[in-house]
Amino acid sequence: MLRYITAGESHGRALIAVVAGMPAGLTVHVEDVNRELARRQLGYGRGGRMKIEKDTAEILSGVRFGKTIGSPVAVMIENRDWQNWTGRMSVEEAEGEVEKVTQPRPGHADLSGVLKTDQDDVRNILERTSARETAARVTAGALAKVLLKEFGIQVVSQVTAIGGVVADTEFVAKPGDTEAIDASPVRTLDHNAEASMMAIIDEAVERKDTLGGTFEVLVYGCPPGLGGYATWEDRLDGKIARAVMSIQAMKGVEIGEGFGLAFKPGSEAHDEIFYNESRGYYRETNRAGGLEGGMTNGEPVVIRAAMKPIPTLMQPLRSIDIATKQPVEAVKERSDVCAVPAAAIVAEAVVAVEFAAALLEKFGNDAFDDIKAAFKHYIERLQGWHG
Ligand code: EPS
Repeated sequence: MLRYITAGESHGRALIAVVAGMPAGLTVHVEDVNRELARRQLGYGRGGRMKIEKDTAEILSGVRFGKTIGSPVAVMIENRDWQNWTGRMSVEEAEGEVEKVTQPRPGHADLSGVLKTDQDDVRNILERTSARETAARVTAGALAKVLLKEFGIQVVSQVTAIGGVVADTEFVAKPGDTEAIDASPVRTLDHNAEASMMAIIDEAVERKDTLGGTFEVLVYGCPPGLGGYATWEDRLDGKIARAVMSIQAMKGVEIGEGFGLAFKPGSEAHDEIFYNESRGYYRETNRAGGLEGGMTNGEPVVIRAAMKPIPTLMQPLRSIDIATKQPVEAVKERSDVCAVPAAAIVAEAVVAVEFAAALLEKFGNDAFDDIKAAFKHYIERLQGWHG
């Protein structure tokens, strides 16, 4: 089973991703990870941290002579900023008094985190709940993407709204569009919306506010039948929703027309099935977003997510000091004004992990060549059905 765990604090020494379940024999280069890490660092509206960091992966295990060997792949990304935090984030007992953070931010994990873990310093919570952790998720996703590419499966994303500015839905991210999308400071193909999104971010900076938005992730090249219908935990739509919803600041996930389908009659909600010799079975619409009954149906998979505005405000909201129980302004930590473009990259990563896991579940886990052979056999069988 392909799975990963991440470790590391935002201002600790490093972030770590441990990815277990990668088959042996897959060619992996550290640049495959670094390229994705660099993409995550981009985006209009980011804060000062991205000027400090140049996220670079170091593969510590699981790869030998450029190929996976079947053991867990551990990857480390050092935090350059750690140099400025060695005292405040010391592993050993602190030398002298280190000021505690006691003003939890509304919308953040701060308050529930200290209550749950019986701690009196919000820093112990915010260091881990910081979206800095997503660099480690992107690392896991980068490895998953290396695997998916071997099977012609491509994950792309773009931003569809920031603040109140919505991109024209006629611009859909296609395979091969990634370079053009990444070249946009807000990662959209709609250049009119791009200018307005940047302007609304500038206004938010002025107001000392933050902005959320929406984005889409599309998966191209999936054969039908990834995921499963037989038990709840096999269903790929459920896995995708969980993976995307677990990204910091997400508040909504939909697949295909999602919430919109609730407002349509059945006769207008589903994708009729057609067949011809060259294409086999196909649909002329994709309202289901490429997933039916918990499985891919061969059409592009379409996922959309909604990100709330980042809760760290430079004009803070009201809160209560957990040491004195007196009203205070929430803590101001350096942060981003808008991180929707970066969040879309993170979503690509977590989605890639789910698709790689589903692929391995269906075609085997151990040897890359065996998996390739099983995949080829399956595709040939499907083509046979198509007559
Ligand atoms: C981030 C690193 C963080 C923040 C941001 C994302 O670094 P720092 O807290 O040192 O500025 O810039 O995290 C948040 C928005 C958050 O709420 O924690 C990163 O690497 O993406």
